[in-house]
Amino acid sequence: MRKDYKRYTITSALPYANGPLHIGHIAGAYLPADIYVRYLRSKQKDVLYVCGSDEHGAAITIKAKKESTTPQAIIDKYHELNKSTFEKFGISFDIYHRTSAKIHHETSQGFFTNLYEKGEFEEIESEQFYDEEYKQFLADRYVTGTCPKCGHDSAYGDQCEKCGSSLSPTDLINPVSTLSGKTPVLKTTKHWFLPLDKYQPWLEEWLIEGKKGEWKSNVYGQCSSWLKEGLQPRAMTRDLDWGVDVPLKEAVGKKLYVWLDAPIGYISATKQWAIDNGKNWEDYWKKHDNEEDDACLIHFIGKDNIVFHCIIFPSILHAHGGYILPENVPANEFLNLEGEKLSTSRNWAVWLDKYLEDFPGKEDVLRYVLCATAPETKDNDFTWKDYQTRNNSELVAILGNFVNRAVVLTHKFFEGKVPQAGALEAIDTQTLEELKQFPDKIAESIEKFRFREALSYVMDLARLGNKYLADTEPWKVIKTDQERTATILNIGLQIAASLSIVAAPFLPRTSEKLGKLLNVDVSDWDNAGSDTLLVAENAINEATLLFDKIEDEEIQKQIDKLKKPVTVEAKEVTPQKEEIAFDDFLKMDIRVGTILEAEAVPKSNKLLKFLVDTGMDKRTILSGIAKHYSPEEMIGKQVTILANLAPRKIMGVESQGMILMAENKDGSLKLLQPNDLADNGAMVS
Ligand code: B3M
Ligand code: ZN
Repeated sequence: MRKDYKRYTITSALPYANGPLHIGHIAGAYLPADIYVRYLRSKQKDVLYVCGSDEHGAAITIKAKKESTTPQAIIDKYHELNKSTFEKFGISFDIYHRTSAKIHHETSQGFFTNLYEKGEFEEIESEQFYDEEYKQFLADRYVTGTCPKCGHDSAYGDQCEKCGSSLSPTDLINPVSTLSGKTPVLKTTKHWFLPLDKYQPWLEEWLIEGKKGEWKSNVYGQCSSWLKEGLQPRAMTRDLDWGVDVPLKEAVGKKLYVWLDAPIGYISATKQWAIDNGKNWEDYWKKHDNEEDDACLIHFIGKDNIVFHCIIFPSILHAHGGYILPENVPANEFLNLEGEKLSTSRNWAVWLDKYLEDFPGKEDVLRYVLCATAPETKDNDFTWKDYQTRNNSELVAILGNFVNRAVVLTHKFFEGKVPQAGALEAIDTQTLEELKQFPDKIAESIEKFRFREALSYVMDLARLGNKYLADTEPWKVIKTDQERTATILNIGLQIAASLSIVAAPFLPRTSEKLGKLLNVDVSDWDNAGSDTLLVAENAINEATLLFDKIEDEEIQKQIDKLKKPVTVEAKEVTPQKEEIAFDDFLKMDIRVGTILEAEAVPKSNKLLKFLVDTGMDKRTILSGIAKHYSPEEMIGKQVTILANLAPRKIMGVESQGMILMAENKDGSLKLLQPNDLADNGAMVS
């Protein structure tokens, strides 16, 4: 990788909009990218950082089915949630786009058409798994089974998450349909394949020869083992009803493979950003006449995405032509939690939106811990105890303590003004010399994607400050020598000021606070390390605590949360009601409906008003669930309703039925939904 580029295009993997984000996501693909990007910006580089929701593929449709709702409702819900979670964590995308956007459908279809017209694709009729009960072909994640490489018993049809192998559904041993749970049959279908085997020689040269010693060994190793096995053509289309349409007349009803369209999402996000900001998207993606003008493209991802970003997407860009290729793909390994693999289905995770609720204002603490323990070269473990220790004995005791001391003493002895430095002693020059080295040392580690190391140097700078104050003891010296105290505190404050700049990529909110406290501009990296960053006589503000101690109880609460089973047992059950005849039951017309519209009822904090498709008609039903569900999340959901309940007027609106709910002892309500998508109007009996 060249040392200097005019422009940088930085991407983080587009998370599927099918669930909330957890610490594994942030640690893998977002925090490292954000640190890198913030650093580049502070080096005054032209950098574009793009990301967005991946809204296609089986990940979305399977989730919609699980929640008895539509893919659209799923992506709308999680796109918004994840976008705001990233924002709250200070992940500083220039745009957080979505692959359901029109500009993305057009851009990815454009790629397909370009390759199609060049005759790149192989059209292959092949046998693919088909679920006879659901009358659907089973692409990728619709099939699970045993991994032929490592024996993992719940590998997906496209990939084994245990060993990272890239698979085809037919590779699986004992394949099972995730729709019906049955063994699928084989049925013929036609698809368009990307001839990866044809690109193999080019990949050997560009990647195996070109990136040796440059790319992280975990990434390079995975790539070379795929190439060693020999690449196979890979289908770029799917028989699915959700995704980007294949732009071919003869492919009606087929969609682009999600891993064709998703990385192109980086490009369509750039296009949207360029439109919004009056820029030229091509500057960030296209090759220029002069190679020096090309942007530096870097993909930040987790290790399960390596093959797609290092082999498939570059092959697509190469086959299309005119595009730059990734300079580097610094993929991280996985983060575990308390010694076990993170698992969404087992709820073994620290969810970021929940973390923010439990620890408001502590996003930098989690950023710190996740960076300090990042799985850069091997899988690593997050534990709540470690989180607590790093907060209490590093952030509070080292960084916070140093800054606080320097600021408080300045107020105490010099009325909150930066004191003038006088003659320097040996310890001063030596400390200032060390201070000067830090920015470059930290920068070098960041540029090598060694973020843990970089962060440890940032803390070393705080340690240097602490040690300097401990050795020079200004609180004692003041009794005899005001001038010397001035020099000491001047130097202490200069260290704190540099710290506010070099900590910014890692701890943006803290750095902002510190910058305001000292009245320094934290946005220019090259100012760090100077012994005159703070001008004598300039005022600084009153000390505010940058970090506070986290007590055992708070940590225990989090650990208990993890141990809690997902299903809650009812503590006290309402006794059974009086017996009824079967005919009494038959009088009730209970059926399935879908919520088409939902809104709050004015002046009521309990009621929501729904328009429900009951199969028979579309009717208004009111329900007292506003405290438990938002109108937005209700839209698209299937519910069960008591349809023949006599209409009742509530707050001036007539409700024509009742939505059925389960009521917990604590008064919380849970919707009763069909487990699988049912027909509207289907009777419950
Ligand atoms: N949506 C897969 C994942 O979350 C994915 C990444 C797309 S990046 C172009 O693992
Ligand atoms: Zn495996």
